[in-house]
Amino acid sequence: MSKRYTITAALPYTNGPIHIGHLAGVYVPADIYARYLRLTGNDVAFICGSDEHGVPITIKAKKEGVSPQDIVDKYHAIIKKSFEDFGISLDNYSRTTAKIHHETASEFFTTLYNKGEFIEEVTEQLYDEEANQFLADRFVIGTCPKCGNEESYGDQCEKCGTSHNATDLINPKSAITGNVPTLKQTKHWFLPLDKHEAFLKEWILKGHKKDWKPNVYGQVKSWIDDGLRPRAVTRDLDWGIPVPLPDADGKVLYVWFDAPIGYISATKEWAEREGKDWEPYWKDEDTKLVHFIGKDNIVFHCIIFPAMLKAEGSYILPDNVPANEFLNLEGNKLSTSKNWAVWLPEYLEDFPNQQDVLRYALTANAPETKDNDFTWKDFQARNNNELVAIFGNFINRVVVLTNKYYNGKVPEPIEFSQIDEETLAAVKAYPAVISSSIERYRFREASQELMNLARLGNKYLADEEPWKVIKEDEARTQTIMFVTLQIASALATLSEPFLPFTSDKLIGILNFENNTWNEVSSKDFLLPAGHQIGQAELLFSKIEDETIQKQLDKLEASKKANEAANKTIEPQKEEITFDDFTKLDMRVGTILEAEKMPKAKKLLILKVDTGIDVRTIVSGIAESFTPEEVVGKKVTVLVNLAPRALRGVESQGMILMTETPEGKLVFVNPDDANVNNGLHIS
Ligand code: B3M
Ligand code: ZN
Repeated sequence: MSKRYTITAALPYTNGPIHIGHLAGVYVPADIYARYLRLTGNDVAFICGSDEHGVPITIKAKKEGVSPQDIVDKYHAIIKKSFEDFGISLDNYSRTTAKIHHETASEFFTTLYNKGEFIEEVTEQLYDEEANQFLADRFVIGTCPKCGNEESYGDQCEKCGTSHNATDLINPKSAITGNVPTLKQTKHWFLPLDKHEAFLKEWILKGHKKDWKPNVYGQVKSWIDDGLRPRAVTRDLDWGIPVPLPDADGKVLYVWFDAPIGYISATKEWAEREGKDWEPYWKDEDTKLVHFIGKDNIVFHCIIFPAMLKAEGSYILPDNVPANEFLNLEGNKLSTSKNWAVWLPEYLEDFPNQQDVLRYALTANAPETKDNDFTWKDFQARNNNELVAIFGNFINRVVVLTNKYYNGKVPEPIEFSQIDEETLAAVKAYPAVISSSIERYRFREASQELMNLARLGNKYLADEEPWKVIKEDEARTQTIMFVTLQIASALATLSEPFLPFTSDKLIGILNFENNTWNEVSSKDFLLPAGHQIGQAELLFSKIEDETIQKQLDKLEASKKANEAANKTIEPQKEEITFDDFTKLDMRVGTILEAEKMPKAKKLLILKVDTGIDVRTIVSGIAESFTPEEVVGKKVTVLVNLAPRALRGVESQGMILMTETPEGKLVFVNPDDANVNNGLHIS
């Protein structure tokens, strides 16, 4: 029976592109769920949009020397397009700078204000005298009072997920000037979360623990147990939705007050466009509201937004908030600031038409109950060992053989053996098996059940060996191929939520009108005898080691660039006297010969003309230069350094080098070609 669902996916901040952590945590699971619900005949509003207010945007704008509007316009377009190109099948991707959102959020605030739901209070807030502004949210960094994380923001600690007031931070520092903030009085409007504690306890702790993920329920429970306190829902900022009150100049709605209302305004915008009524999607008790988010957004979606909806009084509450944990990358935390990420636009460029490979790899390894790690090696293995070797290989053999034996026509089955009956029955069971995982938000498990269906097909084909049977039993071969085509058709339908591009392609190859999810179980046969299928085309292609190495090199380069950007200049060494300095005898020299030190990655053996003599110097520059590159170079040589043996070769002096931020060695050498060997350097 069709139900109505409102599925929301966290509104990404428009201060950068989407990366694989966002996809694994929020957007791929949300898309699998929305596609599945549509395939099973439900009425779905799948809603998202750009989160364009808030301090992260202003910080990015300041950094790039442009306006916040420039930043949000740039990244809203990039994010919107990358979701479309990646097959995230949103019904609407809106933005919180849209007029409809400003109206909806202002109206929501005014409704609560007129109902007396806010506490209006003048309090002391953190202030940066030098920057001449109040410090809220990411404008202030300090130690989290709950978990001790020293990088906590003013409104939220990303490490333990808790949300607090900036004045709760221990040792706060301005993120603008680094100064210790002072306190200054200012008026704000507070949502008294403590007033909603009883309702939240009843609604969550008693009502939902059975089907909320343990990681979500646990965080919410600990937050409620710690005691809820009033939270300011306005800010002294110049970027955001102005507070719709006469005495609120220079104040805007707190981004986490306005952003969740963005789900509502985006639904309104979609409904207007589609000629639908938006209210049932947010106000009808029969509608199931599900928020897909990352774990750092749990408190806002399970405590603050529900308290707002409850206080407003006419909205439904979320049925579930299946938040995922975090995805790491090659063993390190994903980091926008350190450019330690796989960015969706770059992936789409580097792996054209391979969206489903990343969708599958991220789903099969999703951080559903604990943080998990994305590695390019696993990505390659998932593609080569599963998508190519199992799913793609099965489909390719079925289509090639059907064209070879029957010119692409589905053959008439003659007589089903017991294995045929069992196989057909197993296929019919898969919709329920996969549904059961999806409906518990276990998409990882669901994706493996889909792959098991492909394994079933592969095994049946390998066991029944139609390429051998056809030599003596035409009738048996017809039946075998008929069964394999039913499995292929089931894969085409059931893969759609996970592998939408592959499903589309496979439906084209099999040349049929897609069945619904339930028809895979209910129909006697999915592809009737006599149906004409198309020609084979590869669904997946093998990913070679060098392709993966290129990605790993890219990460290594961004790591070096980041280390360079953050390289601290070492403090000066202990002072020496002029006499100490005169002990150093440095001369101009020229490298005459160079060769690699056997079995030593870093060393070159050099013959250097110092003007005094030609001597051997062993130098650790082999990772930055080939022997050919250094012959003929003029260099600075410390000639009176005591000789020392390196790997059995006596080195008589040292060549002066320095290092680029990226770690490449460079010569400290005289830049005038006329200086001759032996001249003193002082
Ligand atoms: N913009 C995502 C984040 O915290 C935040 C989600 C808003 S959903 C209403 O990165
Ligand atoms: Zn914390």
